[in-house]
Amino acid sequence: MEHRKRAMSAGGMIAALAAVIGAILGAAGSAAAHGERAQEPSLRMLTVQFYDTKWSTDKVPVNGEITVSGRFHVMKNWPLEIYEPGLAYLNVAVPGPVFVRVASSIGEVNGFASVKLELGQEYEYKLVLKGRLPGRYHVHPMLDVQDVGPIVGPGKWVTVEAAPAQARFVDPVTTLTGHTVDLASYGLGWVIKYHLVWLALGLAWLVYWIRKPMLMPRYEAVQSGEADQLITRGDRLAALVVLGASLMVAFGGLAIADSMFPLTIPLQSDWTRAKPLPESSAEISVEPLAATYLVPGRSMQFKLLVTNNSHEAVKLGEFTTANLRFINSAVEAADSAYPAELIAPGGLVIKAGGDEIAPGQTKEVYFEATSPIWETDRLASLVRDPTNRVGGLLMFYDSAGKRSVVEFSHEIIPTFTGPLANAY
Ligand SMILES: [Cu+2]
Repeated sequence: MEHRKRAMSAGGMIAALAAVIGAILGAAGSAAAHGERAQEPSLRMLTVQFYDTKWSTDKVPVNGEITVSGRFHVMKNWPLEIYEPGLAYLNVAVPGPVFVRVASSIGEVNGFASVKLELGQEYEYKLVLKGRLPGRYHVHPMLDVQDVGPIVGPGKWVTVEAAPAQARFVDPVTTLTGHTVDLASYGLGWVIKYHLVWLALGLAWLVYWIRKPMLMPRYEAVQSGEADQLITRGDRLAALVVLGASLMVAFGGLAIADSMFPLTIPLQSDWTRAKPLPESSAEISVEPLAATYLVPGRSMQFKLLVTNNSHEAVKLGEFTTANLRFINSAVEAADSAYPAELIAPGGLVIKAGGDEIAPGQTKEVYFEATSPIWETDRLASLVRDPTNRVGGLLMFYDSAGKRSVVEFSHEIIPTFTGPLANAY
């Protein structure tokens, strides 16, 4: 009886374990991001801000093209604890070689070049990608910045469909001598043959030594002072043959490749400067006065002093940071093609100073950006960082729709009690 009882409790334990494993697997199944939220909030909010990002489509067939384009702003107030940006290379963040890049550009420079980024400037970029492997991928523009690392723009889900008629991926290019070759399979035969030759040579060398007595007998021979007898005349001869064969394969391979392809040019690269966009923000200046993060309310609250030196009255339409957008629906309509999960449903709510800022006027504006997105996008974790700083871009619009993009950054104080609004 005792025995039986124990067996039952073991069964119960197995059931509980199965439930726990099931729960873990279920949770893992819903995780679809690939690390874009893992970087420190300060890196994401204070370095490069992507905006106006557009994906030409969210569904392409294999061999079909998609264009990702937009702008990015390099923060003038670049954090001193992060290396100043050196060269940057425009890239795309996707899981593996699921697309090929057909063309890219950054500020009118061909995207094969790495460009020097200037602080406080904005650049236009474009990436043309061609679907290679069928699947559903999160496609982000990305800047690989020297000394800093990758800075990832917003991601959108794009499906590469296997169209039955044209499912085989092809990548034809015309060479400088006028031949058309398919890069998807070009030279693959030679790659395989050359590897097989080396594999055969390597295996022969291994087998030659493995068939002889190995570790312990050789160790004993060394211990008893007979190490010299371990390598025979035959071994030396075999080594010479393998060495000769290796040199023949290496230099022979080179000679064959040279005679088959007499005209080659090295892979091209370039380091250059890209042309920034003309400044849009010179006429509007923003001086941040205070910023708080109300932790229980998941609300960032900002008090700014805005000076309008333009000839038109302007209104604050949007606050964007780390690819998230807080839109003031009274001024700007939400962009329906932008990934919905990156637009905060609560938007940007102006609590004071919300009406327009007249030409020549300096005005205090207080607004709140409230959304669980601060937690789910892991930006609120800045409260655990040694540097509590927040930054982003503010977009002001005049009545004709002309936009001014102004950056700001400020230290932020997390609070568990009252909002900054209490001051009003
Ligand atoms: Cu992603």
